[in-house]
Amino acid sequence: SDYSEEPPRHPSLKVNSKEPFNAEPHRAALLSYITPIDFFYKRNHGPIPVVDDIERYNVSIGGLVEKPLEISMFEIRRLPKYNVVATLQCAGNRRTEMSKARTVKGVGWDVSAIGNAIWGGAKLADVLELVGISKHSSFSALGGKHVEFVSIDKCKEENGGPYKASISLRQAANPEADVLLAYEMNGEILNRDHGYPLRVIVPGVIGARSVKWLDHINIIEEECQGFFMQKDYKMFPPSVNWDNINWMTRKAQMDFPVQCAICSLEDVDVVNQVKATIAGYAVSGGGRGIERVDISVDGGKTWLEAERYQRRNAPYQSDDMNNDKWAWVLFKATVDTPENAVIIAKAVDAAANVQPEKVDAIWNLRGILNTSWHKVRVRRAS
Ligand code: MTE
Ligand code: MO
Repeated sequence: SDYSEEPPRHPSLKVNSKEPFNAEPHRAALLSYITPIDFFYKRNHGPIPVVDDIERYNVSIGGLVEKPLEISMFEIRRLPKYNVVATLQCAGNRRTEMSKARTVKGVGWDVSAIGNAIWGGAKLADVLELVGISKHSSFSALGGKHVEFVSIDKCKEENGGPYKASISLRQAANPEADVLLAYEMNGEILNRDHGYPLRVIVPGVIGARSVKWLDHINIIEEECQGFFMQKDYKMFPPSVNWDNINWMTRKAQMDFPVQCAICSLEDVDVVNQVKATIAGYAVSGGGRGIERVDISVDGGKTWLEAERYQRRNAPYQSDDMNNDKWAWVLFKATVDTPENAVIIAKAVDAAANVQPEKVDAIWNLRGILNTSWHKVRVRRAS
């Protein structure tokens, strides 16, 4: 495949793989509520497609619908526009740490394969109405139950074919699920790395289902049979290895679990003051808000609760109806650091789901969904 037309990228990104381009920012870049586009992680499975004739770009919608349709970018932009603040997280976020417990297969990521952006675009539920699928329905008139998104990129896992994924029609046709066909990111035209001219955003769900460079939408009876739905992005138990794996036994991962990470410190850090600021992000999938973030400086014996912020420094209240449902919260705590400390953060979501303490309990051979307690080791400069 051809990597001669890759877009320019910020030089400070940590490149985990050059071709395809996979990179994440340094931890500290995640300490602003809205992640700047330059510092938003980039996760690709092939070269970045070139779309230069925007006038002729359109998305076809077909499959089990009575009125198949081709919709142009111009027509998509004329539909009601929504701005949704949503966190996108790769299922492989924090994989490197999981691999330290026992080797896993996949691109290595620190804690920054995640970002929070303002996505602007049309609601998929509005677009589906144009082909005769009414809002809040679970199947199309012709029996379609899944909505498949097909890209124009070329991936080796698909034998040179395009990246694809699907979500349930119930979620796609539900306006409250806020699934978008997005053409803007943080108020700017979506750039090539993030899916220009149009991508899907499925809030609360692992990034793999938010298909970039959207080419067509198929209404289908069974879920998408593509590689990334059937042979990847599934959560296996720790007992499954590459000799006994049976991909059919697990479902395609959708919602991500409760997650948090400390971004104000690197893994092994020296702090200069007796008081250190512990700050980072916390988020849960499925629109479940963050209830609490607990911090420990003594390896988990005692805990204190961190302050939480959402919406550019407004204090976070979990009962606030105006909160950004799909967005992360940033947390902060000032702690007295012992000479040598293991600082831990763990979050609790609105359903009282808690992050697991140890990575071994959730270890899986593909290294996805590492949500174990995030720990950093610090030494106080004396
Ligand atoms: N869409 C296409 N067409 N090709 C891809 O490789 N990668 C997916 C998803 N959509 C991918 C894609 C994965 S695994 C993730 S985590 C997100 O896009 C990453 O989106 P970003 O690069 O905008 O951060
Ligand atoms: Mo991903």
